[in-house]
Formats: sequence, C-alpha cells, structure tokens
Amino acid sequence: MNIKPKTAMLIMATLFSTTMLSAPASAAEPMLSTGGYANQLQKMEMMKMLDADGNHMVSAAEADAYYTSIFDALDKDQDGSVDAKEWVGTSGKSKLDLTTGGYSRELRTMKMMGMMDKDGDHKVTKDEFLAGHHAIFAHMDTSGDNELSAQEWVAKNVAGK
Ligand SMILES: [Ca+2]
Ligand SMILES: [Ca+2]
Ligand SMILES: [Ca+2]
Repeated sequence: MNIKPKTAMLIMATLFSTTMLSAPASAAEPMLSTGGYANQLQKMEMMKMLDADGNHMVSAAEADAYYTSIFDALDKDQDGSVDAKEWVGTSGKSKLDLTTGGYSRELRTMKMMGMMDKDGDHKVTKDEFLAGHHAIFAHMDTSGDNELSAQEWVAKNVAGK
C-alpha cells in the first residue's frame, strides 16, 4: 500500500461523512414495537391473559410475571438468553402457551427481536426482554399509576410512534 497522506485524508473524510449520513434521522422517539405486535397485544383477549387476579387491571407485577413466563418459554435451552432460532421457533410450533396465536406470530418476528436486542449481539437476554416490555407498559400507562386499565390497554397509542 502506498497511499499519500492527502489521499488518506480524503478517504477518512469520505468515510466519516458516509457514517454521518447513515445514522438514524431521529432517535428522539424510539420504536417500542412493530405495529403488528401492538395490535395483537392490545386485544382484550391478551389483557385477560396478563390479568392474573382478574380484577380488570394489569399491574406492573402481573406484567412482569407474564413476560417472565413468555421469556422462559422462548429460552428453550435455558441459558438465560434467546437466540434467533429460539426466537422464531421451529415451523408449526411457533404458538406459545399463554398467548394468542396472533400475538405469538407478531412477537416472534426478527424485527421484534431486533427491537428487544438493545446491545445488538443477536441474543435477547431476560433483562433486555423485560426492559423492552417495561417501556411498552410505561407508554400504555398514560395515567402513570403503574396499572393498566382496559381503556389504557386498548388505546392504540403504541403502534406507529
Ligand atoms: Ca390484575
Ligand atoms: Ca437460549
Ligand atoms: Ca442482546
């Protein structure tokens, strides 16, 4: 390699500007989920599955317990993280217990996996999974009382933000 300093500078400058241009336009409002996921989650049928004590409110603790069970169901080899294979599941067996078929299908997309995989190592740890769902919960909890009413549940405010 025999690159003159001036040429090297030019290459550096080009690389730098390319990197800048490919950065996301705005990180102010991060996407919490896909629209398909939000639609399936925000069904009354799903709310009933999370509302373990049946008082028509989903508490933060109920949500945590629910998503912990979902994570454990996904983490087939129980190594504490869900890889792409575990996430998508083997064909024909992608329906998770405790969820609707529509919810399972929308959760187990690579796009949703990418949104939950915050550090981008192609694995979703339990922390990442719960943190992702905490963010969705907090967004749905417009009254801020750490519980979701049916009204908050079905409000279509998660998708498309
Ligand atoms: Ca409840
Ligand atoms: Ca695993
Ligand atoms: Ca990860």
